[in-house]
Amino acid sequence: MSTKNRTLGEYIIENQNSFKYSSGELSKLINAIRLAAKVVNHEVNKAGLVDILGAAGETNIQGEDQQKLDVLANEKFIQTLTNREIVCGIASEEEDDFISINSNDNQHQNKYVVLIDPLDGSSNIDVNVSVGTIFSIYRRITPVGTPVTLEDFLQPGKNQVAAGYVVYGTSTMLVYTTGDGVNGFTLNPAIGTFYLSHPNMKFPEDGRIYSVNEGNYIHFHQGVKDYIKYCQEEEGDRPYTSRYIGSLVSDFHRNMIKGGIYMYPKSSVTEEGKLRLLYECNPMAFLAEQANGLAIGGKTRILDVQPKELHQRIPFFCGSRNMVLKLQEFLTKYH
Ligand code: P6P
Repeated sequence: MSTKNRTLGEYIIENQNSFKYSSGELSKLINAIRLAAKVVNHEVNKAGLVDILGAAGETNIQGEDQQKLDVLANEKFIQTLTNREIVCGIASEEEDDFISINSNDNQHQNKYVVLIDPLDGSSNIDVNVSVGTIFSIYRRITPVGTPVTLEDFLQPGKNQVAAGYVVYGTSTMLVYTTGDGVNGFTLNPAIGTFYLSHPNMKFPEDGRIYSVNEGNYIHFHQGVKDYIKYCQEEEGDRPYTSRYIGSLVSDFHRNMIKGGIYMYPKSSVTEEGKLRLLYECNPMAFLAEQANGLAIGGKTRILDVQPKELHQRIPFFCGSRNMVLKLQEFLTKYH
C-alpha cells in the first residue's frame, strides 16, 4: 500500500505483526494514546476561549503550579488508558506515585506500563506557544497476574518497547517509535484522523541550531560554556543559530527535521538538571537514537541509566549525532 494518505490506524494494523511482541495489545495501546491526543488537542486549541487557563490552584510533586490543562490532559490520558484495560500501571509527572490498574475481571493480566508527561511545556499555555505530550512504554518485569510494583517503572530506557510525543503546534502531530524507526502523523482536525506525513524521520548528522536557555549561562559548568562559545564563533559553518522555544517537544521536533542540538545541562542551581529521566528524557532519547541521533546525560548514554526514583532529574543533551559528539568532547575535557 502506498504510504501516501495512509492513516495512523492503517499503519498500526499493517505494522502490528512486525512488532516482535505483537499480540495486538501494543496496537490497542497506541490507539488509546491516539484517542487521548485528539481529546487533549481539542481542549488545547480552545484553551483561550474558555476559562480553562490559569493555575488549577494546586501544585504537583515538582512544586510547579498545575495549569488546568495539565490536570485535564493528565486525567484524559489516565482515563483512556484505564478504560481500555491494556496497561497494568501508569506513572505521570502530575501524579506523586504510580497508579496500579486492575479491573475486577482481568486481575493484572495486562503486560505494559506507561509513563507520561501529559502536557510538557505547560508554562507556555497562557502565551499560546506549542506544548506537547510525551509517553514511554515498557513491558512489566514483575510476574503478570500480580500487582504492578515500582520496579516495573524503574527500568533503563533501553528496555522501552515504544515511545513518542504529541506536539500541539501549528498542526498537531503524533510522532512515535516501536523500535523500528520513527514516523510522524499529522492530524486532519476536520475529520479527526491522523495521516502519515513524515515517514522514517531522521536527524541530519550535522546541524546548525543549538537550543539552550542561555539565561542560565553563568550557572553552567565550564564544558557547556565552552561549547556554547564554540557555537557562536565565526569559523567554518559557524556561528550557528540559537533557537529555544522553552518546550522540549517543539525544540526536539524542529531539531529532528532541520538538524540541531537541545541542551538542558545541570548547573550550580539545578545540580541534577531540570528534565525528568523517566517520562521526558528516556522517551525522547529512544526516539533520537531510532532517528540516528544521540542522547547523553554528560558522559553517559541516557538509555543506559538505571533509574533510582520515579521523578528523578538528569542533565539532557540530545540531537544530531555530530553535534552531540562535539559537545561531549567539551564536557569530557573537564571531567
Ligand atoms: P526553562 C518545560 O517546563 C520543560 O520541561 C521543557 O519542555 C523545556 O524545554 C524546559 O522545561 C524549559 O525550561 O528553565 O528553560 O524554562
